[in-house]
Amino acid sequence: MPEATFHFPPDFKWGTATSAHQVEGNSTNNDWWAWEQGEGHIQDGQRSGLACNWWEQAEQDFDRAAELGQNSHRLSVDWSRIEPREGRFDAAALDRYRAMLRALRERSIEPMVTLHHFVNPLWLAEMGGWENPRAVPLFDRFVAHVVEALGEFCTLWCTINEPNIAVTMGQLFGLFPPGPRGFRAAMRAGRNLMRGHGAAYHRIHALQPQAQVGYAHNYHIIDPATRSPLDHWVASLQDRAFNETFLAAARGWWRLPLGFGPAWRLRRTLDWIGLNYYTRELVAFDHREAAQMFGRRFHPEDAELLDGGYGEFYPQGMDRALRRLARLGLPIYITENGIPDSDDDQRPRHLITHLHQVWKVIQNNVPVRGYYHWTLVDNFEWAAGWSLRFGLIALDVETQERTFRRSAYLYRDIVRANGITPQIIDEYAPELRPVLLPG
Ligand code: IFM
Repeated sequence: MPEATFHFPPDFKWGTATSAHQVEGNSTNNDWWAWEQGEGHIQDGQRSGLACNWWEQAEQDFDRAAELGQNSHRLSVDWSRIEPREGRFDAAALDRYRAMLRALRERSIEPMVTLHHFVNPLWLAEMGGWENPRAVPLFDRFVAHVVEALGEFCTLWCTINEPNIAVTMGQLFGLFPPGPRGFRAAMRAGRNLMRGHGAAYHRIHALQPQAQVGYAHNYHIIDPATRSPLDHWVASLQDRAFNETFLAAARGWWRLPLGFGPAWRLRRTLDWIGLNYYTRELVAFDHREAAQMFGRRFHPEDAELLDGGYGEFYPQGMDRALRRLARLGLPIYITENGIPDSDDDQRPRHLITHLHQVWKVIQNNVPVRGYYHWTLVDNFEWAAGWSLRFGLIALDVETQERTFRRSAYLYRDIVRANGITPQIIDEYAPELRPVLLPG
């Protein structure tokens, strides 16, 4: 029987990722909290509420991450707590974040701090949020305060999480705040988010020259449904709009698709690029789908689907997304990857197959530096409320009780081995042996 271990590089970062609004609880002064109160915005009328109670007790989950051997954790700060009113900074909120980062360090867990993860202070939302170009200097000033306060504990910064998702789900589809605002507004907000990234990059480096700064790009694989030229055209249009525009903007390329315009200020504003990879979709040309850029999206008939219609189980997408990002010539962090799977019947296979793809890509000298599984503990999944459970650890939202899923131990064993061993495959997903260790 073939016995090979898929080894990862010695200094590989193994962690989980979370975001402030999804875990902290009772953050009432931001646009997401306000959005949750609106009828029909969140599945089954749910609310983030106490979430995972991290504002009070994040340290208890940090203990769990440490117990699982993780050496890094990606978390975000909530702008609305730190700057509750325009120009008024709350020292107590910054202290709380300092305490969280210190607690991570004490557990030998290196923090990666995301400065913007979907959520805006109400005062910013009221002035038009990221559609308003003032958001850029305001974000810059906020970033300066955060880096001054937290720089002692953090050198790994992620400026913006998934700007492409923020404006697609927000301005374009209206499922996230600010609600439906149309294509032009989406482009405006997207452009300003990328400018915010650029401003933050320069600000962080001015304050902390040794910082490593990137942003997290949600790479959604979009394949043509058939060989028809129209399907190819619509798939390439959507791929450019969703993936390429933002990546090009972040590189400061001169001629950018879909009107981002000259973006020279963004040139050389990435020390690394973050990949959030989840799934892929097929797209077929459909003249009735003007709002979706004339593409009807669906999954292959034989696809294995994820909970709650979240997408297709498609590990090859990890390889494809990484190889696409490798063209940027930058170190890569997988800043998110995971699945909603409340009964944990797909996650062990998901973890092993996706990490195997990562391993393969690393063998081709692609500089992947770390992997952050989404997520440590079930948390508030935006418009889907509590219906999608992404955690290695299950959360009972009523009692706050945690239960380790089997995948938590699987991930722990991978982290401990710094690789995928045959024993791990046999113990957690024996059906993968013939696929991963043929012969
Ligand atoms: O929960 C989200 C996260 O906030 C952003 N990336 C995708 C995750 C799962 O949907």
